[in-house]
Order: sequence, then structure tokens, then C-alpha cells
Amino acid sequence: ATAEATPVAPAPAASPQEVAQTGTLPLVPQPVLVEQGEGEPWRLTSATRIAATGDARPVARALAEELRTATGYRIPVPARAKAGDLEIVVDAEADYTVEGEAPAEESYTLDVTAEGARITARTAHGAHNGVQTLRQLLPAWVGSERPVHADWSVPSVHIEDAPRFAYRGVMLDVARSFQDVDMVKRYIDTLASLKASHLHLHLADDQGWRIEITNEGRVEGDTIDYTRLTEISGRTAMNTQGYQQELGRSGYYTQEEYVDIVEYARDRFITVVPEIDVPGHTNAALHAIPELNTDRSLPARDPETGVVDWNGTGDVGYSALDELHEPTYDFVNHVFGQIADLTQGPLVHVGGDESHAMGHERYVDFVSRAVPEVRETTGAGVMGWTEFAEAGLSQGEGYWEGSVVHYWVGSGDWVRDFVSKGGKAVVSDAGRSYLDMKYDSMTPIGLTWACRGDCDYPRYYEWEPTTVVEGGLAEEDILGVEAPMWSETIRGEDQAMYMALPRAAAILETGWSRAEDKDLASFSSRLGALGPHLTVTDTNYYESRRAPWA
Ligand code: TNX
Repeated sequence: ATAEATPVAPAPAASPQEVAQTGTLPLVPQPVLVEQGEGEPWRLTSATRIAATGDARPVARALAEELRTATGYRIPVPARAKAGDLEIVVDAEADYTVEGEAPAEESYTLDVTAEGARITARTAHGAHNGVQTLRQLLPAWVGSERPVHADWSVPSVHIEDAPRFAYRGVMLDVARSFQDVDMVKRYIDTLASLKASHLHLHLADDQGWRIEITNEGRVEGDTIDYTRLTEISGRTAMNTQGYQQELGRSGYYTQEEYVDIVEYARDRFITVVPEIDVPGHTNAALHAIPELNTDRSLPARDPETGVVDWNGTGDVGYSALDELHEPTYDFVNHVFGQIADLTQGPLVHVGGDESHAMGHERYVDFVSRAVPEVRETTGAGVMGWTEFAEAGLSQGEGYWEGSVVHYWVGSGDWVRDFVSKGGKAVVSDAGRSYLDMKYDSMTPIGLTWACRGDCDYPRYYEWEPTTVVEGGLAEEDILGVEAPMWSETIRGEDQAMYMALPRAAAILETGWSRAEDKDLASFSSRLGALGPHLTVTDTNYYESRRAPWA
């Protein structure tokens, strides 16, 4: 590694044409089929329009708005296309194939010639995916916040594309250290451009509580004052710090801000999956809510205050709700019910990891009651970390229908039992997908428990979702993959982006591209060509020496 050249600074002027001459277009994730044309490129000019009708219009409008900002052109959005325009077509019956196969939900085709460009899809989500591909073929200045004089040309090409998995996720832990709404939106923008489909928000943990919960809709007899969750635990965060590092950031999202995030994500075809971690990782809730503290909740309450002390260290596995206490379930149902109402999404994440202190039996008792109740209260599918599959071991066929096990570490037997009972798996193998691991021993922030030594993007690229869980999983049992970012050591946007990029791109390509199309050398060169896109949008990233950053 020492013989490798120092990377050159990113040069935002590198054009897709230059990269195209190397034979590979700068696309991440790699599409199913890319046929480069011989002809002249298509040129976006002051006369270009984006034609769209019906479900394609919001997608066209979003792209037009971005292009207006970057080019200074008018970019009208008429219903009918004329020569030279970009046309976006969404038609549930659209007749195209993806490498010979019937079009799926999120698929699209993109055709570019000197005469114009056209995206065809069966759904708006498919069209949005096509737009992300087109953006990567435009000069990186497409992300500029003010008009740039550039040659807005796109190489002649025919692309057919569809994702391997529906769930291509990233996670942000805002509990250990808070991230504000603007940061979350920028995270969404960056990852949406890599065709992410899910944003998992880890909203509560031992160190803090980040989402406003009101008392509205409490069931009869529930005397908990839910506003205390943010009143008290919105003010806490990690209180340990590394060398020259700041303390964790406190804060929380009001319900209005949270809905703003959810809607912003939805407009970019990203589904928010909210997580409140129970029954462990609950010290912040126990500290804020006296009614949750009993002689069996953990750790022991303070005899003076009746609640547990606040604990801002990164200790794990020490806290637990009391699974025999009725207010525990009032709390769980109220909190998940309210968050599900705000999210209006298909999944809620109940955590369920590392509940070491309460022991196996108590844990299984809690999950066995809480999961069916949360499912009923919210109407959403319930997702949980590997351990929660344990609670289904003695259950019959169909028990996990509509539920999702989120594999991080742990027993492949549990995961396979879970999917055999109707559930699906999201794979986040800790040693190959955790964005909070140090790249190497020189990385000033990050942890090393799941990956030590060389944890650069190649390791996060070269794994296969069907085989990474011990014993293996069938393709159809896998909903997708996710790259989680824990924040014990990560503060603010720049640090989060630095740890996420380029590794999240490796995970998202693993979720999108077919296994046989994945190739590390190709990924590296395509990745390097995306550097200018990150630079133009002022997005921090780790300039790995493995990639030829343009
Ligand atoms: C393990 S991953 C945890 C988190 C930590 C993370 C740090 C998981 C389900 N639990 O509580 O933040 O390690 O890498």
C-alpha cells in the first residue's frame, strides 16, 4: 500500500465523456445493461424541456428545478416532447424489458441520442431511478447551487435497469449524538443519488431521546407524561469523548420536524423506518419516565428520585424495561402508535438488540408480547435486530408474516427460522457494513469492534447477501441490505459523511446490482469518477487511495 501514489485533488471539471472514454460510464450502482452508442452526445441547452404527464410530472418537476438552479436555463415542463427534449414516461403498461426480463416495480430504461433523451418506467419510483442515472451522466456541476457555464452533454447510451433488492438502506444513529434536520436532508439527497430506498433512524437509546411524543391519545389509566421524554432526555447525549473530540450533541425533532423529514424523504422515494430500541438501550426513557421504573427494571432506580441515573457512556446491555409491568406496554404502544402515525410507512423498528441484563427468558417474554401488540397498534410490519428472532423459535408457521429480521451479528439458525415462518431479512453484517468502523488505525474517529485493520470500501463491497449469514439465505428471503451508522464517536455532518462515503456506496451497489455484475475494479473507477459530484455539493468523503478520484 505504501507504493501507491497519493491521490490527486478532486477536479470538478472532469466530464462524463472523459470517463466514458475509459469504457465504463461513471454510474454507481452499476446498471443491469449499459450499451454505449457511437453517435454524438445529447446536449442540454437553453431550449431543452422536460416533457412529462401524469405520475411522471413530479419526477420531471424535481429534476427541472435542480437543472434550472445549476444551468440557469428555463427548463419548462410541458406535456408533450419535441426534438431535443428529455421525455419522462411513467406508464403501468410500458412495454420494455430489462435484459430480456419483464419490467419490475422500480425498473426503468434510459435512452440518450443526439436527438433527445428518454426515461421510461412503470412507476414514478422507476422514473426517479432513471433520473438518478441521468444525473450521474451529466457534468458534476448538476449539483451546483448557482448557474454554471458548462457543456451539459450526456454520452449516447441505452440503459436497462432494475434493482436486485427492494430495501437498500442506510441508518443514522441520532440518539448518541444528534443530527439536525438539514443534515438529515443532505444525507437523504446524497444517498438518494445512489438509489437508496430506505432511511432507518435510530431515534432513542441509553444516552438520549430524539423524537417529541405528546400525551394525545393516551389510553385510559396511562398516567405517563410523554413530553418528559424530550424535555429530559432530549437534553442528554454521549458524554464521553475521544482525543480532541467534542461531547455528543443533544437535541430532538419536534413532530413537525420529523414529518418534514419523512415527507422530504418520500419525495425522493426514500421510506423512513423509525426505530425506538426496546427493551434494552432504554436508559434515556427510564431516566425520563418515573412510571417505567420498578424493582425489576434495570439498572436499579435511585432511592431518592425513583428513576435511574442518566448514563452518557457508551456502555451497552445494562438497561431494561420491566416485562411484567403494565405501564411498559402502555408506553410501547403509545410511542410506536404515535410515531407510526407520523411516519405512515410500512415498517417500524423495535430494536431488541443487546438486552443482556434482563436475561434470555425475560427478553423472550417481552418480545413475545410487545411485537404482536406493536403490529396491531401500528398496522405496520415490525422490524428488529437479530436477537428478536429468538422470540419466534417456539412459534408456528406464519408467525413472522410481515416482519423483518435485521441481521447484524448472531445466529444464522435464528434468521433462517424467522424467514421459514414468513418473515424477511435485511442484512447488515457488522464487519462489512457498519459505517462507524474506522477505515484503518489512522482514522481519528470510529470504533473497531466489528472491523479492525483494513476496513476500507473494498471489504464493504466484496460480500454476498445470500452467503454472509452463517448457513446462508435464499434470495427471496432477503428484503435487502443496510449500512448502519452508529454515533458513539461521530459528531455532525462532516464526520458522518466522511465515515459513510464511499462505504455506503459499496453497500448500496450490493443492494442494487446483480451479483454477477459486481466487480471491484470497475466499482473503484466508477466511484472515483463520482468524486466531483460530492465536491460540487460540498459533501465530505474519505478519499480512499483505492479509488482514482477524478
Ligand atoms: C452495537 S448494532 C450496537 C449499537 C452500537 C454499535 C456500535 C447493534 C444492534 N447494537 O448499540 O452503537 O454496536 O458499533
